[in-house]
Amino acid sequence: MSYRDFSKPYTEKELQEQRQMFRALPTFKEACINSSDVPALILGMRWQRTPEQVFAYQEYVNTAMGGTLTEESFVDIIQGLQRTSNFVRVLAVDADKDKDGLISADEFEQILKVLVVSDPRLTGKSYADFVAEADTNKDGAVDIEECVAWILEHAPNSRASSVERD
Ligand SMILES: [Ca+2]
Ligand SMILES: [Ca+2]
Repeated sequence: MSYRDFSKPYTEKELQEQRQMFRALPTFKEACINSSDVPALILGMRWQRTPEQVFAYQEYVNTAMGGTLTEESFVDIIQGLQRTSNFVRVLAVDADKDKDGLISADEFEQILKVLVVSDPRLTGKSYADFVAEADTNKDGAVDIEECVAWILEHAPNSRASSVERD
């Protein structure tokens, strides 16, 4: 099974398939699922997440949504993921000024300037920390894909900026 590329918009057909997948989950009842189905849901979305992240979403549904997720919220979430991913990708590609596909220290500074506006906790983040956290294939450099994944994980509020770009 391959993971979905969330930079691509959902087609009507794919949205229908996602709704059917949602409705086929074990706890589905009256257009809602229980938080216990969140791991199966993330699998059905083909969303690349660590077990810790899956657990965090489950906790989020439990604490912020009263333990259930509605089908309409689910559709909002997957479409929101696509918009956020597009914004973040544009940000990373724009920042790569020398177009070598890698994010250098000065290119990272440009990205950070944008991110701290919505995520002030990132203020003062060093390039060394960024490389340590983002370089998932451990080749010592951060490419565009690694950068996109890092932003989505470490700057959750970048979602707000993506709405302004719609
Ligand atoms: Ca570069
Ligand atoms: Ca790398």
